[in-house]
Amino acid sequence: MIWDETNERLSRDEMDDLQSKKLVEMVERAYHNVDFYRKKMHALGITPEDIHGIEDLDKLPFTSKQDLRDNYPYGLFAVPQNEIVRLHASSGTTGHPIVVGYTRKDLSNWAELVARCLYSYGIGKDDFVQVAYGYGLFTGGIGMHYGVEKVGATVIPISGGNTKKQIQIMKDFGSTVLACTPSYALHLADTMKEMGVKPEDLKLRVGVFGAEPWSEAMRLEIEKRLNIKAMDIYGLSEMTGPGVSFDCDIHNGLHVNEDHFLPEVIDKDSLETLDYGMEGELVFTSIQKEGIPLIRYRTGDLTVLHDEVCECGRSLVRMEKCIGRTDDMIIIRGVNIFPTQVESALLEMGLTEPHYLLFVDSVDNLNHLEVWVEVDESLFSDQIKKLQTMTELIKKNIEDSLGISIKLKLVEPNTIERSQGKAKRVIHRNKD
Ligand code: DLL
Repeated sequence: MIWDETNERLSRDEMDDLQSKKLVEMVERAYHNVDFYRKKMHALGITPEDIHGIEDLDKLPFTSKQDLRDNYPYGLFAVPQNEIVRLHASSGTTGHPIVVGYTRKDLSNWAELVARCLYSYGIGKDDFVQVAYGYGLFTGGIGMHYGVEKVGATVIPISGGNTKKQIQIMKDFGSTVLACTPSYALHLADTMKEMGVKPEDLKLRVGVFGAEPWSEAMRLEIEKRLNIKAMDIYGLSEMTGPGVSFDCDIHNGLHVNEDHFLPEVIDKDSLETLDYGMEGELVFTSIQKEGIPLIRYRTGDLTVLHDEVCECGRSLVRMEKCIGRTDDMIIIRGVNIFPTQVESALLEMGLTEPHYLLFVDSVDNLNHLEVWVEVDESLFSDQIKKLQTMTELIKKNIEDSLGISIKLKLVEPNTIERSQGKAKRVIHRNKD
């Protein structure tokens, strides 16, 4: 189902024209209203007159998360405060959070973009959407909320946490859609089991999952456990929040709402723009944002872009499911590893629970990886031999798939902390 027949199906030439026009307007606004961009452009010896369209994108400076932190809280806003009607923030692990501001127009565009996503998942007026993303400064809850209202479905604004109550509400209110992180969806599935609630006791049919990296194997696992269709939604606060790109029934990558967010993939070391089909760091320019337009924002997410028209009929560029964030990359003896790769190797075997945690131990400046994964309780009461055989089997599969050697520990159910939002998959233990 296509929400915006015009903008989701533009020909490449039409999209190039639209993006070029919006880019030129946005650069003009950023240059005249944001000191930071004026200075950056002067340093590169350019002015808005040098930017005629998307062919000039690579003349423009990059923006980093650090730039947002350095200009905390409002330094990159491009409109007077009295035009900002909402603030959100994303808490980083270190330093100041990132603050983003929205004008009234930004908010209506955002709701429209989330509506595109939800409609693509087959969600409409007859649905009850339980929004279990956190409400607050995080963009997940409130961002989804207005998109749900836009498609005309009924929103259940429960926010995150209170897991047993979530399930009770799901049952009593007849929720047909669950929106939360994939890791929280798994936790809900486990808790349902504990409470004796079966998928057939619920009306749930679609999941709107995102805000953290998750593999295709995990998507299939959640579909099986909850007996629903699980769809991916991607976004980041710096662009708008959820709704930057979205899945369709073909599951052949996420469609980027590129009439609003101009995507590029770059080599993170040379900063050269890479062609379609090549893996690199995702960079976005928000060409329609008024409150805080960002030029060539480096997301830190790794992916591959594709420009072929999708079988679903959309011509919007597709990004492959994010492999991971550069921050979460683990380097083990020169090999780059992402948690999603371990996740795929584990889940494909189907021998364990989908709950895992990675420990990186640094010993004499060399990293070692230890993987913990939960297995069924019954295994611990069986003979030790069986447990050992299984450990070897799983260890070998992960090692073959990653090309490194690891330590593997099978642990009892509920050993690994459950998340209500974004799961923490990697713990660094410095043993130097
Ligand atoms: O997580 C916005 C969001 C809310 C997206 C709800 C989807 C659903 P931030 O907290 O700013 O915003 O975190 C953004 O999360 O750069 C990615 O690293 C990661 N991320 C978000 N969605 C996905 C996804 C929200 N579908 C950061 N797959 C991004 C993989 C994702 N990673």
